Amino acid sequence: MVRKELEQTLVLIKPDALKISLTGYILSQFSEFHTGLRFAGAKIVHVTRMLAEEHYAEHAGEPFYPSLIEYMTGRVHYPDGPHKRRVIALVFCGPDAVPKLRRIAGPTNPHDARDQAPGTIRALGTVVPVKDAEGNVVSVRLDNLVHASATREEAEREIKLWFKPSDIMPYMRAYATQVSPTDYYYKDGQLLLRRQPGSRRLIAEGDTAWQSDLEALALLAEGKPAPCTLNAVAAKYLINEVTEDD
Ligand code: 3AN
Repeated sequence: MVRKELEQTLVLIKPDALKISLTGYILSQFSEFHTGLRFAGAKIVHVTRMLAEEHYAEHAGEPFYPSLIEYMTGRVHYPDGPHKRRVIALVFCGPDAVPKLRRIAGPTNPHDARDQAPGTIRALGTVVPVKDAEGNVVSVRLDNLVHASATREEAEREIKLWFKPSDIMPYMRAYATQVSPTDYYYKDGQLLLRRQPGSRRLIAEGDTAWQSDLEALALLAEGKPAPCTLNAVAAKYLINEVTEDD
């Protein structure tokens, strides 16, 4: 259980918010002055499909999932500008961080936000029909400007998905860390213990990593099932290291 003053939540300022220049407004809504919460981490991320798919893994198979991934990777709002495709990822810290920022973000669907919680950030979003190849509307895409973790458990999973311990200053790390006893490399979706041509090192011996990631990697290295996928561990180490642009 995380100490109350170290409660943390993940906020993502999504590509639609960047496109319509709402960043300053959103940061001001979430500011320490309004919320009493402090910044614990911040980064500008070129979101790969792998990261978006891990973030929204629970929605895989939903009719809106493909359009959700296109949206989060920035392809919807910047179809011709891969260099503009980005999300601002933030960790906020303080008592009741999760419910406080969730309340300011508002309901998931911007139409509901306008009806039920005018004044919230998502009330400024839009709902876009998603059509199949024949032009029939099969779902909707909710362009709701921001993500804010829904529960404390989701906040832990999501912060560990987007941030390495070294992205967060030591006084504000809420989750257990450990020094890695070995090197771990990644290539084509596979975990390697030694460098190979084309591989990327995820973690070096002596690096500080999330303890839960090291436990998962140790199991995966032995071919055993782990509580999370390899990509859920690897994604944060590949942030801004790889692109997969059209
Ligand atoms: P929240 O973002 O409020 O935590 P989730 O986790 O249920 O909501 O959904 C994550 C994202 O998936 C939403 N932000 C939205 O873009 C998309 N989504 C969820 N439910 C739907 C739906 N019924 N139709 C279209 N998109 C959806």
